[in-house]
Amino acid sequence: MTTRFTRRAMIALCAAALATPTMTLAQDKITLRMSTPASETDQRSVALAGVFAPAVAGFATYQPHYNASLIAQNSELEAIASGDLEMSIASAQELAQFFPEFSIFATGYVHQDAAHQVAVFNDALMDPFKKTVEDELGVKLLAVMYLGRRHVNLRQSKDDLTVTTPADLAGVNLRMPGTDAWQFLGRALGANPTPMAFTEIYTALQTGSVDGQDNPLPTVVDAKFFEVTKQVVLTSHLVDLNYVAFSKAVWDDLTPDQQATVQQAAVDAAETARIGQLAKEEELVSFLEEKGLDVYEPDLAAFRSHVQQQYVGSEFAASWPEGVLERINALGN
Ligand code: KDO
Repeated sequence: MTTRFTRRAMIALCAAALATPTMTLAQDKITLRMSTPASETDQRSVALAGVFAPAVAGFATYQPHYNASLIAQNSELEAIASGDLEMSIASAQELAQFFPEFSIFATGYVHQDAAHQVAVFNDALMDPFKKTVEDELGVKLLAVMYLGRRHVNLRQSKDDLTVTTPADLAGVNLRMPGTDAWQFLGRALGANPTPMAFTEIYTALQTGSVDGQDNPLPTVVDAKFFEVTKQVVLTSHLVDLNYVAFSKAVWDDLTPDQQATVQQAAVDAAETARIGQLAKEEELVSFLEEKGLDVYEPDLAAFRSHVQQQYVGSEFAASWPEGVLERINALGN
């Protein structure tokens, strides 16, 4: 496992950021640039624009950049740390590039559902994680956003490849995002993971340069992956999340009232996004079936035990603070 950025490098980056103005002034308001690989119609984008933006409008202009048009996927935290961005929707896998212990939140079959994610995020067990990110990266994690249950979505028809256990994914060239934690998860599923940016997936599926990708159903539909794939195997291998990440330098320049407003706006937007995403997950199986895809459950026990076994004794598991996995599990059902 390689960690792309050392803590020392990040501290140097943060020091550089302190010397640079971090806010853009526009008619007395601060500008909050938010960059994400997600589209404008993704539920998280919709909630931030519809709930977060108006809540902070008294003192800030929310400026979203979709489809990774401002900052490349997985580089957003670095951009916030260096003062080139104010906000992002960050993954635990991206955070694990800096702080390997975050891989615990990116591990297959750890989070059970959306409510479990919220309970974990709000529990005291998260405090040291949040503090490390704040102190060493200059980024505040304000809220947890539900991305959804990730499933395996393939080009091959079910007649050509029926996936029952991880062994059936042997040799399947599965696109996963390009960080170590993601690639590890792909291998843990039994597949042959290929790193690739989110914005390149559609074409890669269309041309056959990958056999499949993994994402929650709302993403499969929003990004139109259903047009270029034939099946979804409901592995639920990761109940995935993103954090609303906010520049600490910008935060420190806000008044206490403004800070409270930003904090509440992030929590409210996350709640709206969660409700939207859960509703879509419910309704999209039939949508995908109508589009001609096979949508089916594999042997979930086989997937769960195979994935969990891969983490035991891994470098990732070695970075998890003692007792945290047990505390996470205790917050579930
Ligand atoms: C993806 O690249 O597959 C992923 O789902 C990873 C997430 O962490 C997140 O970055 C997401 O893409 C984007 O927000 C697009 O939905």
